[in-house]
Amino acid sequence: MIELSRTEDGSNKNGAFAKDVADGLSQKQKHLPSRYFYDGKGSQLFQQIMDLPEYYLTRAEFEVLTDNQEAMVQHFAHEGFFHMIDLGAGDALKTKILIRQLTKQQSSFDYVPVDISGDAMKQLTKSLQEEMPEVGVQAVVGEYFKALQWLQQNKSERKVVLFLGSNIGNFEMKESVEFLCSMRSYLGAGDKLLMGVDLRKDPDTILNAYDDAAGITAEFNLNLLHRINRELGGEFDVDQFQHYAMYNPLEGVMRSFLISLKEQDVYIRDTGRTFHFDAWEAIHTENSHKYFIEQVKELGQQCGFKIETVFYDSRRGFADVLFTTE
Ligand code: AVJ
Repeated sequence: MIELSRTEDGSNKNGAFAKDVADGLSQKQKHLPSRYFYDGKGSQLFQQIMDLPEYYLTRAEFEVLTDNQEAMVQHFAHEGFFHMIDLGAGDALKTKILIRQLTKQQSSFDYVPVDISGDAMKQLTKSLQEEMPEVGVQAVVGEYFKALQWLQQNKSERKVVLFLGSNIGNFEMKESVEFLCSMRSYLGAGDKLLMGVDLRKDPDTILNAYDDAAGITAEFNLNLLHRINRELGGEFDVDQFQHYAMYNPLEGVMRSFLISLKEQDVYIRDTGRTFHFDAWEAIHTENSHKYFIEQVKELGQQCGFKIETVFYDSRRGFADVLFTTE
């Protein structure tokens, strides 16, 4: 397994975390990057989120992949060996639908899951070896830019990139263009990108998905403060913060926050600093974009991708968009 952390060295990796936390909490409008949700505990909580009745995204995409696996695989596997790169693979429950179908058709490919959770990549490698030992697996542990590096280093071979789960939605609009454009620069003619996007729908449906009745999403959000306590010697009294989620239907953005319930100072050892919170001050922790298909089309177009097919779920609330290079 290739371990690609930001600096390939555990201590400096935490250095990056400390720096991002210090930067985010010293802004006038405080924020913390959502990629830090996914430590061991956070990945486990995200697994629970995917099973929540309110969190429709995973089930919807599971349906899209199940119902269209043959068509998808036909698009991928028409001319010999390719790498299938899976950005933010996690447990790859959805990707396994495609992998099984590819093996059934005896396609020649290897599988490159990329995820920031080393635990998740270990488990996935093991479970694939057990279930489908014939599939070559090269797991990469690291952030998305490490996936881009991998693409760059393997530029000449044919590639199919999976970017499922509406993970693109976590980026600011500008960042998503930058990301797709750099991805495009490492792909060749005829390479594919299958991108999962959550679509615009009833705002209440969206809001509930990020503010579930059982409070798992709240726990997921608050785990970020626990993680800072665990890994950076933070002194957050986590009970003095609350999860708050809101959806803006004009922009199509779901935003999550942690709200300070009182005026408080919090020392974080590894940043060497104390951060002040006013009563009811917010830390912005996540964006999740919801799209019109037209926006997705334009997003691709800006970077030289054109839509080959759009696969929808039966409710038309989620889509997996198959792009090819222009
Ligand atoms: C994994 C980024 C797709 O934004 O829907 C779930 C993460 N956050 N509940 C999303 C998440 C709160 C999720 N993604």
